[in-house]
Amino acid sequence: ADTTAKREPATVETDELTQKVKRAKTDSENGRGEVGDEFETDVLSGFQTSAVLSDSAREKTIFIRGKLADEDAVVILEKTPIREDTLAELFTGSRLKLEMRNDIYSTYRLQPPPHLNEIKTTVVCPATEKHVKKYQRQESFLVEETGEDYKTITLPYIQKQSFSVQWVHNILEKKAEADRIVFEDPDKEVGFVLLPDFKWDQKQADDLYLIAITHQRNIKSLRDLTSDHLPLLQNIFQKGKEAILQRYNLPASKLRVYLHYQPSYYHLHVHFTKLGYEAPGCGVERAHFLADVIQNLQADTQYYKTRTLYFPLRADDGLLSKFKEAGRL
Ligand code: GTA
Repeated sequence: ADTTAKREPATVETDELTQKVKRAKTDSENGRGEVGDEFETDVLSGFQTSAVLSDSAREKTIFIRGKLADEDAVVILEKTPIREDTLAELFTGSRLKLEMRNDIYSTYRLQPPPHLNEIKTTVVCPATEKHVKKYQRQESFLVEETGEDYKTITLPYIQKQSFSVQWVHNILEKKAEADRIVFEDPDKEVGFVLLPDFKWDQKQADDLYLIAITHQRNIKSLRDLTSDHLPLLQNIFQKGKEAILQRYNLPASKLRVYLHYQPSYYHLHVHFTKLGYEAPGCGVERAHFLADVIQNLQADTQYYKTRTLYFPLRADDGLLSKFKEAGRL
């Protein structure tokens, strides 16, 4: 019997969406992650919201958990900054509705043309439970990690539990985001790829955010660094700053260049953000200036192997439980 003929239209639609999500996933695993300007109108039309993980009226962001076809997904929506170069079009091409007028004061609702009213959208699909926890608003606790704690608690945990770095390998192998690369030094030892972080839409330099990813694959984080890595770190610092000056006309005095500890992804990478932009994770409890890292390693090759490092962990982070179990919290 022809069962397809008896299907409800809704099922057919869901099946098509499932295929689309699966196709996108296979494409990215095979490295066909390139994008163009075409509109993908139906990718999110089947998204079923199950919970708002967090939101911020000030940052104009919302992190949503839900289902995309039959897969768990996280969708992040973020209103983008208003760009100075669009102001003339914004004033001439928008509809304006008066809300109130009082003496010299008046407020309006301005409805801009669609292309000036975009929402930056990030989709993680399929999302793991760890992604859901990462984006969920929750209390944080500061952890004190000695060199010994790293070996006995953190390292065994991250070896089993950390996020996949497939996306990093795709970048290094030019299987994804190849057209976004700003600079590359292909050297196996000191080389790296510099490209826009996916949190930056590249429309304005005010929230500039790039990452430099090392070609070396065996450096997990700050903790693995010794003075042997100084040529690599100095190379990233120097050539990263030069590339940003050349491409975006931003001098080093306008940049905040740092590493995260703990990072989310255990493949060494360096964050380059615009000074003055409050990038997520740029606070003192998580960011380590690359310039300081270099000086610390110059003074003591074992610095990051032996020092106590401090970092925040979210309430339901598995690593926090491990620190509690070990009586270290
Ligand atoms: N180009 O595929 C990618 C990609 N991925 C998967 C991650 N990154 C990517 N960049 C490209 N392509 O800056 C970027 C991340 C991050 C860096 C990894 O790689 O954007 P990290 O290992 O130190 O991890 O850095 P970190 O900082 O924890 O990750 P992340 O994602 O920045 O999360 C920190 C906090 O930022 C989150 O808890 C959340 O509050 C906030 N955040 C995350 N994503 C967004 C977003 N899209 N919009 C707004 N806020 C966000």
